[in-house]
Amino acid sequence: MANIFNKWKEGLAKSSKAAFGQIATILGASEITPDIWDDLEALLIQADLGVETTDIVLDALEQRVDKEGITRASDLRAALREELRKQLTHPPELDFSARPTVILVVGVNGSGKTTSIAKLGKRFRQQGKSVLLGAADTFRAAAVDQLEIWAQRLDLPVISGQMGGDSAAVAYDTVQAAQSRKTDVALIDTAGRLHTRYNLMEELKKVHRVVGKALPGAPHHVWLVMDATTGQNALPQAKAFKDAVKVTGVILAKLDSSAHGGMAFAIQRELGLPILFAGLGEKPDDLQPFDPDGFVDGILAELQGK
Ligand SMILES: Nc1nc2c(ncn2[C@@H]2O[C@H](COP(=O)(O)OP(=O)(O)OP(=O)(O)O)[C@@H](O)[C@H]2O)c(=O)[nH]1
Ligand SMILES: [Mg+2]
Repeated sequence: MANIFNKWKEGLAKSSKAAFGQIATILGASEITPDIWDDLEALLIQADLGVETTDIVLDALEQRVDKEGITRASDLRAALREELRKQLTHPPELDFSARPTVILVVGVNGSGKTTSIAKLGKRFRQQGKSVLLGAADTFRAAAVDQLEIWAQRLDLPVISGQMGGDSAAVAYDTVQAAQSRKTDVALIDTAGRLHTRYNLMEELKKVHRVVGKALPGAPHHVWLVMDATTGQNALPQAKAFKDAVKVTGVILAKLDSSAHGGMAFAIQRELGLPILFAGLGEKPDDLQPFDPDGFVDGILAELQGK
């Protein structure tokens, strides 16, 4: 466990040093002054918590200051940790009862889909599941190669299509192959697309439909990969994907590159989607199931150090 908590701490070092680090400085003051509330508000918003979550957390803190008679700024730290933690939920247990369980992975360009699929493939296989990858990103040159290289490195089978070919057909073939090979989990990669591009979003809907034709009930999960460095702009993007293909959960990639880890709060509150996994680095083992305690301790690491 210690090792996993360290991963969160290391992965969130940028966030904890940026906005959350400044919070540590503010809460190092001796007295709670009205300025503290303004500063806290600005910093939480800057950390990408979103206005709603920021208001909820600050209201709860102010109430606690009244009720519990907290007068020292330093005593606010523990209360802040608790209130932030309350805003996050553990990811639900993933349902793998269907065989194959088909997982469609979607998102905007460069968010981390292909890398996350490789990491998930490794994780699921380590759990004793058989895995098949589907390289249904036929749009970008080298996309199929990228997944094939990962597959080779991790020794995972992959179904690929032709560059420029029909992405839905590759998705269909992947599901069929997973059925005939009695594979436990099929992970289907899709091309990155901007949520505002009508044709590309229609194509994604088609991939979703075709997967359902190959196997009724599939895809069983649709995971949206979000880039944690994108900030609040990622929210309208995510809403568009959610509307188009019934997203069931989020993979928050590149948390390690982001100074705005607060995105996790906004995603849960404003999208109502669970965060299933978080990307804490580029190596295969750097994708971790989302852990609210590890996350909150990670972003507040500077606070605890003081
Ligand atoms: N530091 C860090 N880098 C990541 C993480 N996840 C992905 N990346 C990097 O982000 C870049 C883009 O990742 P891809 O997996 O190719 O993203 P994609 O969504 O498949 O991209 P497109 O297929 O072009 O839409 C690569 O350089 C990855 O190594 C992460 O959790 N942390
Ligand atoms: Mg990709």
